[in-house]
Amino acid sequence: MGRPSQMERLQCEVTLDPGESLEIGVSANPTLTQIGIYLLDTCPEGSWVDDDNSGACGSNEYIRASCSLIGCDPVNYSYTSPTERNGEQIFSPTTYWLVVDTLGATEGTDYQLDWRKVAAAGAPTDVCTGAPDLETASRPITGSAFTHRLGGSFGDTDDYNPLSTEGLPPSCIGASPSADGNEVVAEVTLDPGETLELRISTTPDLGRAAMYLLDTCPEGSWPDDDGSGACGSNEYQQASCSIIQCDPMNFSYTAPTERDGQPVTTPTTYWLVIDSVGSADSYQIDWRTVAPAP
Ligand SMILES: [Ca+2]
Ligand SMILES: [Ca+2]
Ligand SMILES: [Ca+2]
Ligand SMILES: [Ca+2]
Repeated sequence: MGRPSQMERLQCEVTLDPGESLEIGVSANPTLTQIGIYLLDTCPEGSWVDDDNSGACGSNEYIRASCSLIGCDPVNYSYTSPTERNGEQIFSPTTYWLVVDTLGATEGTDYQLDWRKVAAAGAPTDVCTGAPDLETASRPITGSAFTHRLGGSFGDTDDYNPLSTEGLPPSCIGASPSADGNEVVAEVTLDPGETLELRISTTPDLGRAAMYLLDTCPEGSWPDDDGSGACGSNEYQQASCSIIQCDPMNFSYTAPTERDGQPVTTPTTYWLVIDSVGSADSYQIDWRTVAPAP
């Protein structure tokens, strides 16, 4: 079997988070057309995803439909974006170009492509329900004041916004900025007096991060520890930006040791909302927890 002809070919761009999978099924009509599927990782150069560094595209990288005299079967393809490349950990989404190629397509051949993305196990979720633990979602790092790192895209939906006129939880501030971009959520449990410290940066440089915690799920209220009835700068923060870039933003929250005049004696679960203002593609968070002062 020779190379698939380039007579008829479809190319689509797709971006995957580290560990996220793309699963697709393609069939052709008429079914005597043989389909071949592969991913490119550069464009226009057209190199392919050689994650095993074999120098060739093996069966994990290039799939062709199997055919009999009467027709070809639909072809299924699955690709998981790596979390590590050449010994370096990857925390950013990667863009690929999916090529649906054919051998023997003629004018009038059409195709049907079904696809889905499958998030990496433990990846942050679009809403708080089912959100993974922050530690499960992250990977340990060394050589930094922080102990863990987490990175990926801001999700597919805008479900939370502190700006009350937007009508989404936590609805806790009357004036902008509006965290009107998409966001993802991870759960974090803190002992009384324990502090979560983190630093978030975004891609592209003009993407603006916004950060806050929820203390109920799915209701989406926020921890109003000072009882002000609004989320102040200690409870809701946005990165500061110039016209050329947004700075990485530090965020810190200490779980209270006292609530409504009573000592807090058990850990409290929060949902960390990794939100964005306007459009931002992806984020990276470095974080650690600091035990209560003795
Ligand atoms: Ca290979
Ligand atoms: Ca979301
Ligand atoms: Ca949002
Ligand atoms: Ca407040």
